Amino acid sequence: MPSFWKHVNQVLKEAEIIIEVLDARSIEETRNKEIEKKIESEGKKILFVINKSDLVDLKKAEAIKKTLKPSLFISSKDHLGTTLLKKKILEMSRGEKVTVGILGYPNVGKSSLINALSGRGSARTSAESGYTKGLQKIKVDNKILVIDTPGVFPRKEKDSFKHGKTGAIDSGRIKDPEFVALSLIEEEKTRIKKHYGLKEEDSEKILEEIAFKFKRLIKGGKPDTDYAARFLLKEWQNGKIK
Ligand SMILES: Nc1nc2c(ncn2[C@@H]2O[C@H](COP(=O)(O)OP(=O)(O)OP(=O)(O)O)[C@@H](O)[C@H]2O)c(=O)[nH]1
Ligand SMILES: [Mg+2]
Repeated sequence: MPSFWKHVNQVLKEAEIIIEVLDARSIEETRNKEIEKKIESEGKKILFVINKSDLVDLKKAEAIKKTLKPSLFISSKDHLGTTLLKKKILEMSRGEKVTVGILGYPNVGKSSLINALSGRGSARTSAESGYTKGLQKIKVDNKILVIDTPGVFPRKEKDSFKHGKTGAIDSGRIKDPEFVALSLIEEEKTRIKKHYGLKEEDSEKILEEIAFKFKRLIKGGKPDTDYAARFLLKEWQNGKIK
């Protein structure tokens, strides 16, 4: 059995409530339906926590949020929604002591969420995906104990665009950065153009314009689109482009 299922099974055994952490910029894409099914079949309570909500227009995300019940928006970075989240956890446990498992895609902010809840830097975080390696238990307060877990995505999933966009695979380790960056530009053209003040409309031209803008040229004065692609993906993954 792959070790991630071992982790998931252990958390499911120990926790009464499972929080699935999602990225507000890719709510549907960061859901792991395989794990959701398992949570349901084990009879555990699930709570969807949509993190990084500082990076999106909440009015737009609200429509998707409505399909997830129960769910909350939070920003671990700005400590927004954390009081409400604690309240919700205690409401679900009917005020009893409770263990909460934190599951989700790599890099969605599981460890950051725990730190925002506990008000301490107890869980180690990083912009690099796959940072948390094993299970870690952290006491939030006298009633709430949380278990941090390593991020997982469905093993059969081979979607390089999705992994690049969500940061599940680090920008430095993406095998086909230009393909992933071009797909991202297609999907988020307005935002990206606005962020860098770009004029081009065609996605490939946009990538070239980024390379020119940052003066990254290769032989013959051609734009270094490989650099531009990795740079764009890194900035996207790090939440620099709002
Ligand atoms: N803008 C923004 N960035 C966030 C937020 N929460 C986390 N991050 C950033 O997202 C990156 C990943 O955070 P982690 O908490 O390490 O994510 P994780 O889900 O524990 O990642 P793994 O352990 O690798 O699976 C870090 O660079 C965080 O600073 C948030 O609410 N807003
Ligand atoms: Mg982590």
